[in-house]
Amino acid sequence: MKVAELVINCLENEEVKFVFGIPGEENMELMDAMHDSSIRFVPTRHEGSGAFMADVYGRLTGRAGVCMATLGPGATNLVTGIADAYLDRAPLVAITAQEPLSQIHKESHQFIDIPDLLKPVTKWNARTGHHTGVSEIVRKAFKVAETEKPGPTHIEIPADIASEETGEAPLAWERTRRPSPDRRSLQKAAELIDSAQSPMILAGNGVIRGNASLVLTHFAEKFQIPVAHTLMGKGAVPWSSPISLLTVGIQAYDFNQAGFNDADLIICIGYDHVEYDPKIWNPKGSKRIVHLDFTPAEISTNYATEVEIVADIRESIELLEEMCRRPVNADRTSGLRASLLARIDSWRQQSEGTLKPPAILEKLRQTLAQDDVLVSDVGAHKIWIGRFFETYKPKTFFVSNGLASMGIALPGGIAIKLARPEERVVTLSGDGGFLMSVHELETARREKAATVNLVFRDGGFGSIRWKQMTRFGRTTGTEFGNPDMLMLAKAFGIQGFQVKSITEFQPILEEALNLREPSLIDIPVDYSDNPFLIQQMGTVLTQS
Ligand SMILES: Cc1ncc(C[n+]2csc(CCOP(=O)(O)OP(=O)(O)O)c2C)c(N)n1
Repeated sequence: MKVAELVINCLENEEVKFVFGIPGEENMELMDAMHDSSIRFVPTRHEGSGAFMADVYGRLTGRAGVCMATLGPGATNLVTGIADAYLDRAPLVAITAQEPLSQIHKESHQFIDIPDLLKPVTKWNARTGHHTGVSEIVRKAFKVAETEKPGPTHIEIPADIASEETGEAPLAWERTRRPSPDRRSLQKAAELIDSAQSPMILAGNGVIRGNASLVLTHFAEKFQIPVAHTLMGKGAVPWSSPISLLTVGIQAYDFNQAGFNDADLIICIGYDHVEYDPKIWNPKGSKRIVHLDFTPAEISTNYATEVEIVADIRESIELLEEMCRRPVNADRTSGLRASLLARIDSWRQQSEGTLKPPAILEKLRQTLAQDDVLVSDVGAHKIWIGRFFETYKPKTFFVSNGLASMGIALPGGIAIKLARPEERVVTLSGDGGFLMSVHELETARREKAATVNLVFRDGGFGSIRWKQMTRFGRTTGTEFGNPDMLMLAKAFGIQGFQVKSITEFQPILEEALNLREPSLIDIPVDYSDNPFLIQQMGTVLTQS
């Protein structure tokens, strides 16, 4: 058997269903070996999108998504998607080709040292330098990628090694048990929680990865401890739960910062500093903190922990619940929550009848079922979604919030639709980010990935334009033109819709959701309230 065939056997052994990417000359052996396998190769129209697809596939399934590229330019195109998986903690295995080993010590056509290039954005990274050890390399790539905190790994396979013969076979794998929490740490955390006057939970992405949403909600509701969650933590507790203080960390000045200001203990669960710097909610570094996560706490003067519970999140919460004896006081949470909801409602009312984001998102929520999935791109729309889009269940909302990379929504939506064809998937992008990945409409059509793609069209890089205006009173380099979106959809052979007023939006959305093909809904968004998004929060902050 050739090394290339062995690699594909190893991928099948890892239960890989899809490989996303673009072939090249140097990975022809791998591509040909895949031909007879159970794996579906999904050609993308840019390697970066292939990496985004693998990234979101990994987040959805918990198993590493796989992307593939040739050497040189194929590999360099992968970088943003791999970096996204790195900062957003998504299990991903990237496989790239390379020149024959005999060539790589000297200048040669398309040669870039890919392991060196990808070092800062991968958890682990290897070149297969021999026809032995290959099954170990592949097993290790998957194990490292999928172990908390998950992230990307990379395997480089030089062209000559790919065609060498090998006698190896894939290595058996077993799901590894995570360590149980340390009892003394749990006891100390329970004492801190029991004695706190006004504790608060900050829930992050780890709660969702660790399938801990239900136990967290139960724990928090039982002891009436309010929970604010990060953007990637959307769905960690349902919007409707009486203890939910909704999404935090959308901007520096958040109105539910009120909860942090008053809290005498912050219980951080699966919380990642890359999403929301503790400097913002703990500027003096004086807050008492319980850290509960799969991994030890990051070092920061704004994050001095009193106790760290480093173990499986779900098990830790369950044990903590058994140990806590805290008397229940619902008043504090309900007051905070009521004031947050009142502010959201008043924004919604002010937006009624317009194409302002709160009105659009309200209609979107009314149309989608709680299980339907929304993938957000990056820009002003993401901030509005963070604030106004109600989430009820884990893994029904996806966004890039570690790297915060534009262009992820469309490929991400395609990956979800391929993995779970029965799910209804909506992507929402700005016109800037959408055109970064627009070519993937062809992939969506070809692969019959019937995503509904909403585009907030404002003819510019909305969030940057608004921040430039706020800071300098003028804009630079943030305006652009757009293609005719209906003609664009037509050119890709998909259904296009244009929303002219908010009353048209829901019927169009329903029609698009019922299609068996991808669609594009062009929305001339009214972003005139963007500046107030920050200002109003500032006001609220001082009021509370
Ligand atoms: C790949 C990438 N390039 C640049 C940025 C910086 N950036 C953040 S938001 C933004 C503007 C986004 O514009 P658009 O996609 O139209 O969305 P809008 O803000 O208008 O909703 C830019 C340029 C980024 N986050 N990612």
